[in-house]
Amino acid sequence: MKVLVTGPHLSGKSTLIQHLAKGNVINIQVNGTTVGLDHGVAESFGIPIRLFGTPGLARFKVLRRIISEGADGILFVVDASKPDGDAEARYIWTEISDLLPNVPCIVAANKQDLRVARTPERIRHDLSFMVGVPVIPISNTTDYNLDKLLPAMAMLIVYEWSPILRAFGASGKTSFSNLAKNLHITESKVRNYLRWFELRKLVVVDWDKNTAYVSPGVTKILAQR
Ligand SMILES: Nc1nc2c(ncn2[C@@H]2O[C@H](COP(=O)(O)OP(=O)(O)O)[C@@H](O)[C@H]2O)c(=O)[nH]1
Ligand SMILES: [Mg+2]
Repeated sequence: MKVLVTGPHLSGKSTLIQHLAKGNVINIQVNGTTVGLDHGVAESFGIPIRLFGTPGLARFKVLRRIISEGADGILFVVDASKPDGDAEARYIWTEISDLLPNVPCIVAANKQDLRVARTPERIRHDLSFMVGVPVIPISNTTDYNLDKLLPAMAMLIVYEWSPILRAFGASGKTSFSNLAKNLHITESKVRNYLRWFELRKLVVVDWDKNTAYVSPGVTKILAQR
């Protein structure tokens, strides 16, 4: 799955990607500021998660558009200690919700180690334009809640696709024709979905035998709800 890590300048996006991907990252900087991108690979429920960081500065708008293409989820990082970043957060949110409409999003309210950090309730109030988006308080400095972010993200993304993923049934392998029947779509449409899910490692497909099953991590997530 591809997850976009976005949010205002200096909110802690690059540091977060470094922590989540455990050093498995690339970062391009000029004078300490990310100009291009951060990229790191992490994992949750056995599902690989490719994290792409975006530059926060308004002038990197074109780059943000290119990097955000095809993202399955958005991790929106804000500096909980710095309300002056909220205007930039609003600007980026407007831009990103236009580029990636209806893509699941989580707000990471970062820098909770600082005394002046705002609570999740306060952040929800101050960023009220992000209606209904869950807020998770985190700190890169103390690692507070860092272990919760990716499981929450993986769950949101899998739930988004659960109407289709549930059509596989609980009994393991399903044939393409069975899926077509369950979903009331053509087999060629089933193949399109399967390619898409296979790329994201959400299902395992046997293209010779025309069968597929959902990956164990997805089964685990679906069983939780
Ligand atoms: N106190 C504190 N500082 C942080 C935290 N996360 C990042 N920082 C600092 O905030 C600054 C900006 O971080 P960076 O990851 O470069 O932000 P980016 O511009 O969003 O990529 C750096 O000085 C980081 O060391 C945190 O959880 N707590
Ligand atoms: Mg950065």
